[in-house]
Amino acid sequence: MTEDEKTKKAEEILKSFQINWICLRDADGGKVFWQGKEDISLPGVEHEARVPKNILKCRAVSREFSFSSKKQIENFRLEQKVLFKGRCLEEWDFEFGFVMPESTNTWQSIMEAAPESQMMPASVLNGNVVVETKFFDEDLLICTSRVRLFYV
Ligand code: RRQ
Repeated sequence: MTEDEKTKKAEEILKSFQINWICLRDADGGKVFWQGKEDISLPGVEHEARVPKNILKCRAVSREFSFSSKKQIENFRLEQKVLFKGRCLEEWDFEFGFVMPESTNTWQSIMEAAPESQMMPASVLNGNVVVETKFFDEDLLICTSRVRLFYV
């Protein structure tokens, strides 16, 4: 594929893609920490989310989200960075794989704190954390979205 064709393919996937809802839970207890229906995959704006600060005490967070795509995606994957004042605290890679055209899918992932990691206090993190998410089909970047987190 030429560079122009790749750009066109990325744009077409982006146009046909949406997040329907996201739900975060305590992976151990099952308690819901946060749920939202805003499509935080949309690039170009900084999204915001208010999450309860006790999420920081949680060993493992289970994230489930529903997404729809009109286009086929060969190998759907995410690269996520947790940035504190622009400095990367943690990087996650998640792979979903093949997405059927005209499909709605749910994707569950577990986010675990590194065993040695010591979270900063919620008061320090509050409003200073941005989660940057890059959406890929294989190596083709579809879009980059940003969400600023408030720990309440
Ligand atoms: C590694 N260090 C940290 C990591 C620190 C620190 O060192 O002080 C602070 C926070 C975090 C990130 N958290 C991860 C938890 C911390 C406790 N142990 C388990 C892991 S978090 O709770 O702030 C967190 C949870 C979930 C950050 C991002 C997410 S998310 O990726 O699931 N997400 C949520 C949606 C709305 C609120 C955040 C962002 C997101 C973005 C795009 C898409 Cl498609 C899906 C989700």
